[in-house]
Amino acid sequence: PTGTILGYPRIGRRRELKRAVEAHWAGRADEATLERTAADLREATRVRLAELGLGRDDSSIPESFSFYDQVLDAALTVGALPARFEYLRASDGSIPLSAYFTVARGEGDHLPLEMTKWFDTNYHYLVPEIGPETVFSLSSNRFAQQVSEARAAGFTTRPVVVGPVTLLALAKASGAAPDGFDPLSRLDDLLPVYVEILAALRRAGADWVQLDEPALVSESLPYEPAALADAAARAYAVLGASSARPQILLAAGYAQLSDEAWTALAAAPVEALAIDLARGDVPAPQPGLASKTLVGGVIDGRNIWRGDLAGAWQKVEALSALGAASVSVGTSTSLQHVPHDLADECELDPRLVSWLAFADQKVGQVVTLAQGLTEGRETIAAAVREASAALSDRMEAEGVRIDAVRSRTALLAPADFDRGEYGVRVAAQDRALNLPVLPTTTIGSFPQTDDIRAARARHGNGDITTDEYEGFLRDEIRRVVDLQEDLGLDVFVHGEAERNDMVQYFAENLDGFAVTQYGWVQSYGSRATRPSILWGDVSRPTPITVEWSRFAQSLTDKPMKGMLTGPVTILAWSFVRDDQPLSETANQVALALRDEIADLEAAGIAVIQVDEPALRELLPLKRAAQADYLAWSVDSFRLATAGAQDATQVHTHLCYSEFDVVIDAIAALDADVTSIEAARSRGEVIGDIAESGFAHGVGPGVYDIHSPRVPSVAEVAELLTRAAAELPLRQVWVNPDCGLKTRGYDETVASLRNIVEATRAAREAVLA
Ligand code: THG
Ligand code: ZN
Repeated sequence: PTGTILGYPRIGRRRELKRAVEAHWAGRADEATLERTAADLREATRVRLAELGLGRDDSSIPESFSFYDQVLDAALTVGALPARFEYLRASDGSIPLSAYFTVARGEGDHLPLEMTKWFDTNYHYLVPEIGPETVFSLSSNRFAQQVSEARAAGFTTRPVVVGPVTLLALAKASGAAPDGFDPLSRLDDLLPVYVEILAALRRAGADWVQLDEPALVSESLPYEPAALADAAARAYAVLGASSARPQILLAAGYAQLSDEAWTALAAAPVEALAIDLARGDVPAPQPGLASKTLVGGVIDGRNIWRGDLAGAWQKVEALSALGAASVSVGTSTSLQHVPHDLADECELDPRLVSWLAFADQKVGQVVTLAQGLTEGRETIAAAVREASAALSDRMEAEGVRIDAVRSRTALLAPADFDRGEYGVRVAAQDRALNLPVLPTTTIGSFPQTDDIRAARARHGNGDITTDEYEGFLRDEIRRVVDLQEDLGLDVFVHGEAERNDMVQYFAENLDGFAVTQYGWVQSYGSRATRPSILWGDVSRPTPITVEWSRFAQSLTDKPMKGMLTGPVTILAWSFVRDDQPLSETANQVALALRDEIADLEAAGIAVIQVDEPALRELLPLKRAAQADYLAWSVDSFRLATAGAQDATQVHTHLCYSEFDVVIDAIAALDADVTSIEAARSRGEVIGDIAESGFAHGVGPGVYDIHSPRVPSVAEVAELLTRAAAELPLRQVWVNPDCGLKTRGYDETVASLRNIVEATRAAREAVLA
């Protein structure tokens, strides 16, 4: 095949998979029903991809379905079931679908696998747990079944499986493993199971298999590039030599391969290599390439810009000079990071639409370039010209560059980024707020109930008036405030019922953004977000959150937190213009937030939280690029917040933050209070904070909101005791580890009751 994609969205154009999976979890659909929906989705994908021009029988259609996560798929296929879930294994040794979901979601006291971001994307995978005790054995035949299913429908597809090096490099040591245990040390034990997988795929009729090895591009994993390259060389020597296997396409997207990995892969006994040419350069020639196909990932798998087809073609040509047996065109990564189809977006401005490409349009671009390879460049000249014209049109369009916005960022001076002495601020805040020791709060959102979603939908459809909708929201805020009074929390939130999503809400209220109707992208498991499109210069036409915060504050004497989303997170969770440095875009967003903070202060709000949960997420995979990123991202937060008065307490919140990596940056944010996820990793974060000398307020999350489990008073008390032992008491705040919007009210109320009770006990203990 001369064109392929490394993966396709699996959630369904209308999120059919989410609905089916959640109905199954809720007991409303049995497993057979769920399996049927999944099979229908896979079939619809194959048919669609063939319709768009990928071959039905030449393995150019990937088989990249997953019920929850591709890393979990691979981990459980090789039998890497954590010991606490062994009881779920079937008597024949296989791991059934019910067990798969339990490992992903937890059950009772059995915590689920930890979740963390997949490279520098907004997708989250489940972290396999590997120890010396892990027994690798083929425990599922799903991959092969899907190949057979496709064959029966007349397709020869290419199954996509996370490769052995990446599976282990992304894993963490199991609880039973000794200190310092390295999951990658189990590679030789794992490979025989991959050999079995390959044989099963071949028997099922696969001509090709795609093994994804993006770990080989990352410098953010605890491995040196040379160690990963060496592991890949060993792994693919074994897999390549196995008999009765499909041909292997080894895919390494998300950035440029390290030189060591490129050399190792070029020499490996596999038939094809796919590399990322959207984020990486054309690499140097290598002797081993003469027997291989090179797939040039020239179509960006992780943004929605139509992009530069002429530039893409040039890269493909440059690839042809490397001496490979053949060259084909591909995406830089799986398309799982972009929405299905731009054609569904009837409400977007047609001019904006002409600048964009979602998954289906990107498949079209791949097919076009592939046609250029087989039939000659002249046969695609018109398509290339059209793409270039769209690009020029975008650069010149009204709103893309606005003088008033640009002159403001151009005039910024160092003082605009500096709030002044922390000590002075603390004194002013203590006087203004008068909070108890171990103050309790929540991260911002309260459960988004079906009622709230229904009211939002009815308002969207015009079934209720804006007055009615706003009345509903005020009632909701009243309920949330009353609940917090009843629970006895110290710093309140209004619950964010008015927000569909913490980024989309701001995107809808700022100029320079567009929002989609159906542009869902999987975030983790059954959850998805609809990233906004940041296409132009950003400004704030009117105050956004002020009236809601003012109203909420009017209902209570407790401090009400104003809730904003920080510039880095707004960028990280949107599709951002690629025609200027991210730092410029971030500063534009920061100035809009700075104005909002001034308006909140004027409305009597004394505590303002600017969330940056994505700070760690955008950290470049390449070490050389990290310092620059951290500098501009921290600066944008400081620019947003530095206008706040001394007496205004500025909070921030960070999720999944692998704290040790960015601890200096977090300190540099200069927030007065920082809340972070810390529960799933059992308070490890507390130690990291204490060690780092972090001296501002800190709320290490005392329970995991990503699971419906209610924490006991005792376990929260234990975390508080630990925090109080390792950190000066006046620094410690008590809060859940993230917003509560995905939870139900029952578990939320029970959990918050327990943390308030644990806090009271802890206060008595430490004050005694
Ligand atoms: N917003 C955006 N991106 C995010 C998060 C977010 N990325 C990282 C992190 N949070 C991911 N977490 C979630 C948590 C919940 C949901 C999505 C991502 C979620 N989504 C609803 C769903 O899938 O049913 C849909 C939300 C809606 O109706 O708008 O629950 O918070 N941008
Ligand atoms: Zn969070």
